[in-house]
Amino acid sequence: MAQLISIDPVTRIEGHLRIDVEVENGAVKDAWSSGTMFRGIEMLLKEKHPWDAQQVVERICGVCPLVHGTAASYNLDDALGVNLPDNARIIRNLCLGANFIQSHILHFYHLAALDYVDVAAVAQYSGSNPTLQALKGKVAGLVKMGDVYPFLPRYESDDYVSDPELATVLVSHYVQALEMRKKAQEMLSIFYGRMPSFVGTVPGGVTVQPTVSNIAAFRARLSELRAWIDSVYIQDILTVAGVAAYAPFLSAGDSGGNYLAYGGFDQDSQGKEKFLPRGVITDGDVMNVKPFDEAKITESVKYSWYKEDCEGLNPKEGKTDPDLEKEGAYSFLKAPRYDGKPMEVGPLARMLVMKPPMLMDLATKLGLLKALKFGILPRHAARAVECKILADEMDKWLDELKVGEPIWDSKAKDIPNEAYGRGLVEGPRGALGHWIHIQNKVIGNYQCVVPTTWNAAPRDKNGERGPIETALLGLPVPDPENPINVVRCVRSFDPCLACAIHVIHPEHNGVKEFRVV
Ligand code: NFE
Ligand code: MG
Repeated sequence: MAQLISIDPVTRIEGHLRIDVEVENGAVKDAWSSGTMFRGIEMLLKEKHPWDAQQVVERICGVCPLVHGTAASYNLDDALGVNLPDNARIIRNLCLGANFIQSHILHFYHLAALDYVDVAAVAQYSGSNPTLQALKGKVAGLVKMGDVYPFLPRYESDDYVSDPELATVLVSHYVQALEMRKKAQEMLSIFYGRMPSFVGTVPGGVTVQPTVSNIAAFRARLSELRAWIDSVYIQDILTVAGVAAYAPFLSAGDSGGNYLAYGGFDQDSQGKEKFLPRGVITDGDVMNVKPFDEAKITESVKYSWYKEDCEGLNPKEGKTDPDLEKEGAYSFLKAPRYDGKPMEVGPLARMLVMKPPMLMDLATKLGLLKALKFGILPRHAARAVECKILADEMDKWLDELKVGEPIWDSKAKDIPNEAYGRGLVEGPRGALGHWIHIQNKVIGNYQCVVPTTWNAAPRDKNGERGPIETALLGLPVPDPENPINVVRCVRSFDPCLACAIHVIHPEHNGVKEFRVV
């Protein structure tokens, strides 16, 4: 008999995601993904000065404020007819790249690794490495004091990596990764100021000049990160992917074969050439990357808590109008579709569009190009490969900065009476789009379609599931009390249910906090 399992909230992700799965005969038969907190940022942007968008959207999320700030900059540049100076383009690329590196390391080590490694096994370490011995002492001390968060509680499973030597090495990398993330955050603060809520990118360009010393400070940290990514991150991914018990996860967790990348890291002022290319893959046909057409994006709200007149709109004319009583709805996420299809976005989508040799060699070795199914582990591997090739490329971009050359186009000061703009970029979690309609010199409409809206979307008007919902189908759940494979799959997407918890009630005009369970 089918059994319903609800995981609410899914932990070790950003924001509030509820996953319901129906399990029958030890496998997922159906799945529902629900964003359970309302984000009203698009609504509160209305009537504001267009430049304010830049600062307000950075507050959408504490994990990816940089990505929203970057998308808003490009959005406003487009609406204001800015000719972006090369220095500004390169500094934006460098800071966005620093954020990718920080975010990818965060995801693998601090959010996902605990799904695979048994931290308790560290207590059995019997080797002589003094650093690992010290780590063993530290972990044993924490366990003795009962201070075991975030390692416990966890779902029980007999396939965690529990060899004491290997587990201890991996946990030591978990600790090193904290230091590496700090270096990546420092890199972007060199040009952008503190994270989050930084002030370094604005419509028209950036605010800090490149100098010999800030270029050197950035490069020094980047070099350390590149060495660590090569010698630790990539190796750990290969180690985890090579665990025999995890072999089914090479293809299990496939989201249905549709992938979308807007492309990112512009290589010219028009954004025609991008380091991460733009493109669309459908029905698993990964060797056939099709051109992207913005007009094919629509958002369905059949199963989302938004009024019916928000249905099927392109974000250029999109609406955010909540309907909390809507019959049949189960998410605050809309369901973005491209040419009517759900699309996975993120590192796997980008790497399948780009096809860097390192990823394709790995995919060939693992037999993925025959099966044409890319599940949980390829998602982690694509993220690590992307982190490496991006970090290596960033070193070259530093050489292209020109000390003393412009960083801002003053055209950004002139706000037209009416204009449309769009900023299509890539964040660590995938394709991010911001759209603006300036009316009477203020914001008439501002729409964001974020990566997790694509990946964690609910069903659409045709009843078709979103990418995470499809990826969950068929996953083995031998013990309904411990649905570890469900969270492994969800976390492989690195979801972020960005954050807004207050709604102004139109009648009482008070601030209400609510929670849908
Ligand atoms: Ni809040 Fe984000 C990224 C964006 S994901 S983390 O990357 O945009 O929806
Ligand atoms: Mg939106």
